[in-house]
Amino acid sequence: MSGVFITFEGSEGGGKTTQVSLLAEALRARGHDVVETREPGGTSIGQTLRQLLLRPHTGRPTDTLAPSAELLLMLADRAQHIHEVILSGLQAGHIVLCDRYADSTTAYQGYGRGFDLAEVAQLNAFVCGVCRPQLTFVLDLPVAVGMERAQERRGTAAVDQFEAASVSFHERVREGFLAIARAEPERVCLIDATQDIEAVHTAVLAGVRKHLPTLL
Ligand code: Z5A
Repeated sequence: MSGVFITFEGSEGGGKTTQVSLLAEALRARGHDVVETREPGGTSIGQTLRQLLLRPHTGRPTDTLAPSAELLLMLADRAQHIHEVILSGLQAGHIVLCDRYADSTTAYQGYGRGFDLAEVAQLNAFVCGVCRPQLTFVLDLPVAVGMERAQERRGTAAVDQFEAASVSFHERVREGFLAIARAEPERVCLIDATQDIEAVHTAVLAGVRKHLPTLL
């Protein structure tokens, strides 16, 4: 595969969507073909799965996904996404920028929901196959700051299953992303997402220059 796969990860409100689009712009300005995508919901079938995964939180058991159903739907979304979008983009030599990927499953379903990390790793390996990111940015920020940003952006829209989760759940997720960054420094670039948007973008460009110097 001649393309390059870069993922953006981290707790909610970290600015992943904003940074994916700024990096895409910078790479296109240098003549690269860039695919911008996200999980869950990077395909038409994935959009349907996303609606199930991020349905409004009512607290009623019959409206709430079982943790194992949530895990399997995230993986199903990824399988479809790889099949339809990621693999073909990489085979065509494009740069694929993805807003959340397998590390989110490790952090949210593994560290957050408490599934066995080795089992989550096995499931991710089964689904991802050769589609592993060469570079991952983890945008890190305190849980309270991320929740405030996400709340501001949501406005009056309904809260989903993740936004309704406890602060301790979100703390475990954050710790999960930090553990991933510590374990794989050759792939993962940790960025302080409390900085302003321009400063985070500058750090992202520096990370690309360091890890993938031929791109910029
Ligand atoms: N999930 C999972 O559990 N397992 C998985 O395997 C996968 C996902 C793949 C998807 O939610 C949920 O699925 C997610 C994890 C779970 N749930 N949570 N929590 P989503 O796609 O709807 O939302 P998100 O991925 O969490 O992203 P987000 O909340 O949309 O945030 P973001 O993309 O990181 O940030 P943003 O949209 O670029 O910015 C948010 C706001 O902050 C916006 O108003 C910006 O203008 C502002 N912003 C951005 N950067 C800054 C800076 N630097 N300073 C100040 N303000 C900023």
